[in-house]
Amino acid sequence: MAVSRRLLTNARLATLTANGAAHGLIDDGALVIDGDRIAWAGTANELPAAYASLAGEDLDGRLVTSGLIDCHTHVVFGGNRAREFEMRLEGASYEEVARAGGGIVSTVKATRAADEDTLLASALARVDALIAEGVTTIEIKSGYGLDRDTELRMLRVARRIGRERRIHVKTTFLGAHAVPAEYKGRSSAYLDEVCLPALEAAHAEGLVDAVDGFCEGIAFSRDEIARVFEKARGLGLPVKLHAEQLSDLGGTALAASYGALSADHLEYLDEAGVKAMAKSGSVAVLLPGAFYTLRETQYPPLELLRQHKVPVALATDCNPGSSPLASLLLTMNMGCTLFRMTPEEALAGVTREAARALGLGDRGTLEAGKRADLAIWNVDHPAELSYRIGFNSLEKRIFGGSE
Ligand code: DI6
Ligand code: FE
Repeated sequence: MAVSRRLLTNARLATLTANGAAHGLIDDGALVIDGDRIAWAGTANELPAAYASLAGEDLDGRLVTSGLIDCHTHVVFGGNRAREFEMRLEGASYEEVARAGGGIVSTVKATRAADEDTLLASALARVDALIAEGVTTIEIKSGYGLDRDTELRMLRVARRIGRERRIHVKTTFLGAHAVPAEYKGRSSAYLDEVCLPALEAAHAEGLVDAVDGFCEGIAFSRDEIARVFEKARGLGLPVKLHAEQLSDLGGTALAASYGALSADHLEYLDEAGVKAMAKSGSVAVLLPGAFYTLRETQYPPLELLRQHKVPVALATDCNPGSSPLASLLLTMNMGCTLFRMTPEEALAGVTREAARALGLGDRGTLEAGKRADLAIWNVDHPAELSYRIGFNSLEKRIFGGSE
């Protein structure tokens, strides 16, 4: 049962607020939780008298961060693509596999064949791996149904995950992820007859928090994505986009023109696209798991994103094809080692900026008023979270003020 007021003492706080220190670090910190919120966070010797009588929980110098946020996942899907992994090792490219009827379309087949409980069970195994690393908020996309019933089923499973586990789930409708086999060469008809009506139905059932698409040669054109975004706008839903992952189609600029919460992947993004994001305030969500899996050699334009002050988030992109990755800690390491992000950027990328990519203003930093979703780590310094590979130093996870 939740204790309504708690005092954490002898804590090192990576607040990620603009307090002048790297990571917003407070070495000799204390943090007060009231209900599901942070009531106060700061230096121990400045603890307000009103909280001084609370029995403190001594963290023995451990690091406290916001609970981690995985802001781009496809954790709900049927089957797996280990065979395709083998094919790629034998020399086939991701696009060749997709054009040969593998890729996303093969997961669609397996997802359509799976009932709700089966999808739930397999997704929970992945979500549990994330929870074990201190993840407290996760975004989950549809997009492996590509028919009305299966798209809705995926989103219902996503909502169920938020009831079965102590984790916040934000759902994203990704009906424009791929053209299903039965509409091959007729992507426009797919949008008219399936995708847009499914979005409307899912929204009517309260299943949609945002709308996404895949703007790419093997998926949908800019004009087609614009039609999906128009529909989202009509329904009052925010948008985001898989953009500039394999080529530069100008999807990011389109997304920015719709005030997108985020544009994701971005390896082929140019400076005009970066500027468009800066203007719209969209978050750049980098997905090093996909970069790694596809052995991409084109790097996302991190330096340009920094120069134009575009917020950068990091996410797993957990999916069966291009990123079978269920570790946000490894994602942070990859963000640093592959993309040359700093550990501070990586931590902000899975907390503060990930919250922003989901339009969530109530979490992601340690400050009064924010949700008391916390991760307590057996490390001395926040850089250790990004530095280790395949090692989970989580001591404790606090969700809405309680374990
Ligand atoms: N880009 C990706 O990396 C994933 N979806 C997308 O639009 C890949 C999905 C898959 O291969 O199953
Ligand atoms: Fe994705």
